[in-house]
Amino acid sequence: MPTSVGYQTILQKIGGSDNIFLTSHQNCPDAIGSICALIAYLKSQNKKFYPYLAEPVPKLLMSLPESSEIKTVKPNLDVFDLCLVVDAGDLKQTHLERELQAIINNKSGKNTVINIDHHETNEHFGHLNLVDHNASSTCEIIYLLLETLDYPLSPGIAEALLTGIVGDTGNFTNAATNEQSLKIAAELVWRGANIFQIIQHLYSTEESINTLRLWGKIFQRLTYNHKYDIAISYVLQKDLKECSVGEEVVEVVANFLNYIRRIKAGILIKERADGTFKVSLRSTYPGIDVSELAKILGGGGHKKAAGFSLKNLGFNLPL
Ligand SMILES: [Mn+2]
Repeated sequence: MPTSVGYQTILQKIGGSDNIFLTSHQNCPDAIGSICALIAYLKSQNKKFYPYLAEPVPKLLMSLPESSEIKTVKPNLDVFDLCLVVDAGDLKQTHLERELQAIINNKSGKNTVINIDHHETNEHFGHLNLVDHNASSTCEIIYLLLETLDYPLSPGIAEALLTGIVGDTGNFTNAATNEQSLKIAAELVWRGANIFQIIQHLYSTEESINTLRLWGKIFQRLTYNHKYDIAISYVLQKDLKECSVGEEVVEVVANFLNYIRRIKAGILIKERADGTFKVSLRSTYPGIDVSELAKILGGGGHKKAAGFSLKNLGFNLPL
């Protein structure tokens, strides 16, 4: 296992860079919370920066401070002297695999790739890697990074960081909830983050009746496979249309599969707009590491929460 560098190395590199590119994997609370907190930090240091995500920030995260700074237009990465990739287990997830790999292969030293993440399956792709599997979230790592600087966290940064922790701990219900994540969460609340509002934003959207109707469809379809001790359900694009909801409301549903006791794993298959499928895996069962399966199938994640993509399912869903 490659080793991670210390906080000081990362902070020195950021301090010595003038034009910084920021990116992450997808539109989840941890990814966007991490980017928003870093934007606020870089602004306070008078750095030039360009935050990029392949998809626009979803509505339920738009209230995060600095989220309006995030761009969806790919820049030329050669103009930056530092690329910070956060909460992404591998380069493929950034939708910039080719561009970032070219920078990693270029030995000129003009542009450095830093990888900050907490996924079990992280590939340590950066020139510098800060990967902490024990952290609940990338937001927790960024908190620890800023803490070493004695940096005064604004209420806005506290809100962004707590959003990531709430998201990745599933509202402090999954195995990532531990003494450290709770202590940091308490500190962030003390710094001005409103935990009630964060949970409201993440879980109770304006269209919450439609969201619950969609969840109802997904739970109605749950089937239990006795042979493998797994529960499976699925959601299709036509379900989203019928319930007038966006894809982001599906993200949290997989976490509810953890409420089924004594199963080895819960599986949720989601049809994407382009006709491909995202498969989310969850488990609370001792000794089960769902990231192992996700990795074999080209995906990644954590021991207890992982996922992978499929072009075709190879079987028909019972429509
Ligand atoms: Mn994360």
